[in-house]
Amino acid sequence: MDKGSKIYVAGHRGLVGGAILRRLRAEGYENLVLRTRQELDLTDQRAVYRFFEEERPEYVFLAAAKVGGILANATYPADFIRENLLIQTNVIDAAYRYGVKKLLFLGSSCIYPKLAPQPMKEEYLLTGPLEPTNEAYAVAKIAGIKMVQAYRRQYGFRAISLMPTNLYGPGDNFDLETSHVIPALIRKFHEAKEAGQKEVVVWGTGTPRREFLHVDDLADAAVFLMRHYEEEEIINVGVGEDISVRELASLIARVVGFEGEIVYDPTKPDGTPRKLLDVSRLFAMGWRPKVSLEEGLRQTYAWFRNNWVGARGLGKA
Ligand code: GFB
Repeated sequence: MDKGSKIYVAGHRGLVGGAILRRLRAEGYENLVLRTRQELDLTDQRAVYRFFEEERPEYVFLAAAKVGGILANATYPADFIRENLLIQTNVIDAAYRYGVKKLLFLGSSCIYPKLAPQPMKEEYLLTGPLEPTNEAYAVAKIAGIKMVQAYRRQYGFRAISLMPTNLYGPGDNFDLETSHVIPALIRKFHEAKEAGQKEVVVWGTGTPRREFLHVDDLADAAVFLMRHYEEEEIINVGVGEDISVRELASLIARVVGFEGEIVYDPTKPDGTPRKLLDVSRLFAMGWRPKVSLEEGLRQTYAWFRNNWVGARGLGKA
């Protein structure tokens, strides 16, 4: 991939695609192909084939997907499996048919078994039952991994799959019903502080452990692996450390400046008890994340105040 290569970032308005786009632009890649959802519906196979036939991109970052937090996944499993299967099948197949040189597919750490040994190595894929709250999403992502591997084996198509851990950062979804835990807690603590509320409710028991990667670090790893990784085996992308939801809540409360009480609602699902990736294969290639969790949370809170609060009329930041 060189500076003049024609690169399609699918999903460039999302958290991940947006970060990959920023990263590519910062490095001087200028021949970028982009389409909004209104311009190109990736679930529409004919439209996707037409687009690839006309544009003929050389490299594809497949960051378009239907994503959401634990409650959205548990409530809308049909939407998650359908949209993800359609998007990835259309894009991977069209990329192969229209001569793309290399494609990067993004999976998720939820593809591993619910009770996999920790930290989770790439080889644990399909060794046990999945976490029920996100099974539909995980099955779609596993299908994407297997499709990419099958196209490589049968057609020699150069495609790779990255498994990122839980992501966060600027451009995230802050809707309280459908978001992931970090944006949800940033918003809850911010609004409680503004309104002078004494307590904030956090879902579940607070005991689950999660690993969090700043999306700019993921984008850095994605560009790095697009350049240097050529294997069929999936590769984990994370920081190699996790924290409990309870610890995370205290940290976000401190970053936001909320001084009230944090209470837990055990009627909401905890999800998988622990989800820590083994990142030794990636680290052995010399890659390391750069953004610490506290720094990333401060920066994401600043983004929320500057971009989200004003835009949605949620009161002064
Ligand atoms: O971020 P989250 O929705 O993702 O939830 P998962 C992580 C943990 O935070 C769970 C707790 O134990 C939640 O119960 N939590 C506490 C909250 N308060 C909140 C809150 O206000 N909102 C949310 N969302 N969580 C998703 C999968 O699972 O992870 C997806 O459903 C995807 O498939 C994504 O893989 C990375 O890690 O539980």
